[in-house]
Amino acid sequence: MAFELDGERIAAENHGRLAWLEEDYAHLGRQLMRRGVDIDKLTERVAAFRVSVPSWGVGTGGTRFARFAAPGEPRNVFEKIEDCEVVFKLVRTTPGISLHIPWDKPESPAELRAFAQGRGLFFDSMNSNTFQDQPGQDLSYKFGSLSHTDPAVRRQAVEHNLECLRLGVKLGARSHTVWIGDGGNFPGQVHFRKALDRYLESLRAIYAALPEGFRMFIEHKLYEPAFYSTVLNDWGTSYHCVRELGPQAFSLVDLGHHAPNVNIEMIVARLIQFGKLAGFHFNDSKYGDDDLDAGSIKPFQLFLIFNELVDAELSRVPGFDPAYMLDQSHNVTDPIESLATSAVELVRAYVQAHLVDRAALAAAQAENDALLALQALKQAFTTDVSPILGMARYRAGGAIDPLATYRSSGYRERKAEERPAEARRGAGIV
Ligand code: LRH
Ligand code: MN
Repeated sequence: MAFELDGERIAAENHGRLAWLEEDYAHLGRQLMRRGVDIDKLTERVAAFRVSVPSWGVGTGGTRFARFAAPGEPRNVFEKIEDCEVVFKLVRTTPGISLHIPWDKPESPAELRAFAQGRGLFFDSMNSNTFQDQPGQDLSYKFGSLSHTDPAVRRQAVEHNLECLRLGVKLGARSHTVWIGDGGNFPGQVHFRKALDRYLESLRAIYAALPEGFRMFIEHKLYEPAFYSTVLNDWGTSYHCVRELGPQAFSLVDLGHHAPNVNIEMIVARLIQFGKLAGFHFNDSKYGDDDLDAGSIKPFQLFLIFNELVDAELSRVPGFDPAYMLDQSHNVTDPIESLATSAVELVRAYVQAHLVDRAALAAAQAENDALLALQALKQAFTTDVSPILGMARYRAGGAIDPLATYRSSGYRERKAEERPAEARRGAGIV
């Protein structure tokens, strides 16, 4: 019988922490009451927050230089789901899992779906993969996929996406995410306009097969693996494409896919205003697409992004329904710990954004009182909302202290015994 992190373990760890949590929660409640904020209403709102975890994030990530495998890593999609379940048990906000195909391709979709459902989990977005060549693949993606100059390669890439769509329907997924690495490493290598035309033509073929109610997300990225030009390099090009495709197509924002210092919160506001925000691949970065833990490098930027999202939520922007997903690579931490703490940091930014005094902010903006406007945001960002986060987890049956609870469970050590390091099928190293 596979070892599981059970409710007793969580309850036992919570028992010693509840009194202090209640004390801190009551104190914060009094502080927020002075600001006209009902802490319990906010904690209820938090209980509805959801962010999906990437199946490829529960294995240890690596770089082109090295990957340092950790004992007890998942060896197949079922063990990945076991680890996703642990994250969900700890933080209670992550019932959704994004899958990557073919890394997670199941023998039996029905068996995989039942395995997840049996654990209170569901599949969120399906991610296709035409940035690697699979064993036995006819045509290579070395020089691109959906934008390749050879129509046969484009057809192969489109067919892979159609296969993903069919699998997504069987697994009960809700959306299909397309990221391609297509581009060039040298000036002149790629004809910019023709490559985009070929890409859009391929997307149309995928879009035409979208099931009813299914959403298609396209993900732009400045560079890597191409190091001079990337076909879908920025949000503007992405917006053009999703508008061309139709009402079921949206632009996905991966925070690490922008040049340093780009104003991502403004891109988010634009895509909200244009009704084309798909959602996010949350992570953080200092230099490139570092895929570090969300909120670990630029927590203020994460807050400013949620400030735009909460502003849209409160002003009931029509069609506003972003999909929140993590997309990280855990090279030096236990992936379960990183995903759990990253999910907590997203909820923190969301709660802080709900503490912005929007009337004061709007008045300051109307008066062009720049400092008062910034103060309205800073007051919210500098509020320690940890008691609300802890209480929301506790009331949802999760861990008041996810990290301490996970470490005291010995889960990873037990998995190291259960999962002897062997060839990992479909692990998907990023
Ligand atoms: C590309 C990306 C994309 C995934 C991959 C795992 O950098 O962000 O979302 O397919 O990482
Ligand atoms: Mn991504």
